[in-house]
Amino acid sequence: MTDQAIKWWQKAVVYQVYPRSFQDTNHDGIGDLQGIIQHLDYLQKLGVDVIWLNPIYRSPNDDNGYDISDYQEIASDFGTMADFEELLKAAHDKGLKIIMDLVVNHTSDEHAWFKESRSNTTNKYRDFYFWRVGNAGNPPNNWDSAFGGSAWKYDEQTKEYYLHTFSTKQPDLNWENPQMRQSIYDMMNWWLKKGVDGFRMDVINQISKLPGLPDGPLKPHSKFGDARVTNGPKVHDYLQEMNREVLSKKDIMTVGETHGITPDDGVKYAGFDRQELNMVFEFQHLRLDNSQHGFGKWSTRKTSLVELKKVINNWQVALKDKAWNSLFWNNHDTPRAVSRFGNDSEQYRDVSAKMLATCLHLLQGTPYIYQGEELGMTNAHFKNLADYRDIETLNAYQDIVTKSHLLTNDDMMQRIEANSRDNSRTPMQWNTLVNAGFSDVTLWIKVNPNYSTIKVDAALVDKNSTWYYYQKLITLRHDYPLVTLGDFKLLLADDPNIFMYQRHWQGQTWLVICNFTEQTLNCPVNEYLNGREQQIISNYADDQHNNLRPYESKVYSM
Ligand code: ISL
Ligand code: CA
Repeated sequence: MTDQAIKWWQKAVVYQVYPRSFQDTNHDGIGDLQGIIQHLDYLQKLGVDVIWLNPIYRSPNDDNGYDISDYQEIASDFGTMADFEELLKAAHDKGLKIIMDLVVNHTSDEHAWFKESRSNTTNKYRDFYFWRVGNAGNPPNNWDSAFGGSAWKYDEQTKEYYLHTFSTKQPDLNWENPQMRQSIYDMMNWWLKKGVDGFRMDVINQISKLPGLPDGPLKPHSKFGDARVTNGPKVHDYLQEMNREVLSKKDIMTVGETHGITPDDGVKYAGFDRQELNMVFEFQHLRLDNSQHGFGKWSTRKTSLVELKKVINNWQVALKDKAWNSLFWNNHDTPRAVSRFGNDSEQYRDVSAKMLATCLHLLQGTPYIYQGEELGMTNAHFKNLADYRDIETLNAYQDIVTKSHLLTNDDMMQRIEANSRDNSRTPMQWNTLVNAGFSDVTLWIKVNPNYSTIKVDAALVDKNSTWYYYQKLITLRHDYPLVTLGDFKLLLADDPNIFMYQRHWQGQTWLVICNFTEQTLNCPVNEYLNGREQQIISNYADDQHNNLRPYESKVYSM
């Protein structure tokens, strides 16, 4: 690819805002759109190009906004459509783009379409969803929902079951129905007309279900596990149709959330010549610490660095010149990166957060920063179930401890502490005012008590902070085409402690070296340097050359 041919989103860095936890301005304990407007300067100073907003639409909030009851209204918790328009304009005025979360695998059961659909079997919206006959207590197939229990709910009104691969309040839309698809495209075009710059598409590779919805190993979510109906037979037809009807009409960016895909699938969803999506979030690298049997994500295993490198290498290599990667260590569904892949102790938190950022931001693809990551925010470490809000966490506790006694309370609480989605959902830590300056009233979820040390105002007055380190990485991406375009080559693939790779572009080579451990290691740098190298960035003040100190990362250019 030439420098000229690259698209704006290939050079961009995306910042993910979880609006519920970003900034409360009207004293109800919930973040809101005005709160985001207040901090646009902050994001501009960090240097990011795009903001991805988690869902802000009208919703009964069974799954924090991923259960949408009106796609074209703003949730009153967050403000009004006028607030949204103000946000979009203010962002654009600062050169920031905004992409919306698009949740079209399912709606809320309180969406007008579902209310109609549920009212009687001949309603014209009936077929917008999956209704199947079955006797109460005997669902149409054996699929489990992602949040526990059967994926089918019996509805008294018409004495049939509807499919919900997530919560009972998130009925799956039937993409086989052309009117349903057209309604979605109309809604998307309406948002584009408003001026939004693209979409992050929720579980988009689940929209095509296997015909006949068969039983068995093809459950969308095996109990406490991960297997699911993904990449169904028509998913690419639907995405190509969506591309023709909507996406191709404007210069926007799209990223699909796609669990359970391989690099080969990635080339299909995000191929340059496929007219589907610009890029996808793959999750192989975030599943290496899940247990294969038993409790899936509720595991306390650690990710093996060798496996992690292998997965990342596979993606870098397979997509080269064919498709585009997205790069992320965490999001609103995962633990915090520094707690999971680095070290959140007082001693190593800062240095390991910087190391992880180095490792990720110099790969090929579009990097995503999840709010607070730029401060090295950590897991919540909540010990009491009462402090958790997430439906997945609460249902899993019910299923695994209360109902089936498969694990003790203490065991499960440790697993929740390590893996709950609430780890990333605690409020943004701005300053040392009450509740980290997020809000001055009782919050929807507790703030992490470590805000007395981990907070924006302290980061901004310390030129050595993780925050400025992120700023510098973003600048490097903007300044050096090598970061966007360079070839990737993994080195030391079998080394269990060091993640080392080269990027190469037009006669220039960068060497990226990251120590993923708290040991001081000997690093065979000389083999890869030519004696005329310059250091581009490092998380230690001086360079000990062959020595790699705990969580040290450094980058040389040649
Ligand atoms: O969070 C998960 C793993 O713990 C997943 O099973 C998650 O449900 C999956 O990543 C899909 O995520 C997306 O769709 C969900 C929503 O709850 C998530 O927040 C969203 O990112 C349903 O809309
Ligand atoms: Ca508020």
